Amino acid sequence: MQKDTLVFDLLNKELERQRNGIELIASENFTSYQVMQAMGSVPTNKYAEGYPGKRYYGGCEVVDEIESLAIDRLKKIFNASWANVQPHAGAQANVAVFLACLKPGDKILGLDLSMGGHLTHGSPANFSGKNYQALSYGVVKETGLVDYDQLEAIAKKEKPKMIICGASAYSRDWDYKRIRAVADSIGALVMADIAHPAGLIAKGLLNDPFDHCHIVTSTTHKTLRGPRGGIIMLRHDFDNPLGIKDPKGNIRPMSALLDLAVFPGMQGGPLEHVIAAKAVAFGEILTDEFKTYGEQIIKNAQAMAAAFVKRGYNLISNGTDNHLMLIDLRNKNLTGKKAQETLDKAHITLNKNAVPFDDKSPFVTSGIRVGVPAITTRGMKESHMETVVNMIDKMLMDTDNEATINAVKHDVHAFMQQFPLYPELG
Ligand code: DSN
Repeated sequence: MQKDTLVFDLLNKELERQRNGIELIASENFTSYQVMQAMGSVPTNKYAEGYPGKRYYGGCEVVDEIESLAIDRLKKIFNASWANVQPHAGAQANVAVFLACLKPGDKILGLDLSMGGHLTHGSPANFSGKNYQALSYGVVKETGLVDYDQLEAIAKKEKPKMIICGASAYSRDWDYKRIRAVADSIGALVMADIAHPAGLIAKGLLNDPFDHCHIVTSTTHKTLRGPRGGIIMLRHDFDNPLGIKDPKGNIRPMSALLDLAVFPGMQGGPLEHVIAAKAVAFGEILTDEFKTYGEQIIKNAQAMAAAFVKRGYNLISNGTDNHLMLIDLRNKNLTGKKAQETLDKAHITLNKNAVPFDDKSPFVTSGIRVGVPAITTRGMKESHMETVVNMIDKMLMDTDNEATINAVKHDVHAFMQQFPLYPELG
């Protein structure tokens, strides 16, 4: 068959874009070359509905080994007693938890999307807000920190069946213990979606949600630096206190309900090539090198935050504990949209983001979210953060000047030559 040069030329173009630009999208990262190799591999040809040892197809003996290895490594990383590595993405992991734990119409309580939460934590536009009665808590206006008093007051009044913690644009650590105490007082479950900070939690660099949250979900492609995908984990298995039964009407442990919710509840065949890549990434996370990576992420984020503050930028909560920061641009007379589009012209990539109590629409927004996992993978250290922020500031203070755009774009490309990406690809 003739090589599809059209597609492969585009793939090369994307490689060049990734190599030459400064990637600051907080949810993106660069996998190792071996993770990518495993992802583009032969199990893409294999159907394996079911679980290791209990499949609906023949020929699953090798993918059984691959999936079991991924599960074992993941359990080891988080000291979990049970894990499911089949969800195609983080959203699917959350769908499965809802299916396993709730009945349609049950109340859930999550961080408001406009305050840094995630679509799948109860947004009206999402399955979580359409099929369940979604309530939300926010952050304190003055501090930008999660409003635990509000969370507690709503929980006690409304008695949701599940409280969700976790966020997409929150730069501080979580008080999981306090949320569990609230949940226990009303008989609710707690789900932590750690998609963003999972890589830092994995190495003990942030609070551990596992002892306080009944169920933990994550993506695998953000700070975990694996392929795109989702996972669900339990440190302690338990009988579902809400009395949900399996399709045959039996009371089962939560692990069994979650397995059933993933398959056959909401997915068919697992992506075993992605699961192979997850296994490779999990092997990398188990190394000491990954701890050094996590520590560098935090150092870089703090250095970057300080560099922004020095230039008069207004950071929500005044800083960061993790890999990202949220910047309110209103004192700079800029919208998030304008900032994102301007920076794109110089190949500095980030996303516009609503800030808490934003007065602009989600398509415009007053802020930007800036994350360092990807540039840390490229090899940047604290001293490079000043250079990156300087380039961002130059662009944002002179948004429509072609000469500035061209000069900064040139500087970005020259700067990134120091940080090679995928030399294996030539
Ligand atoms: N899209 C992800 C993020 O950027 O945080 C959340 O799903």
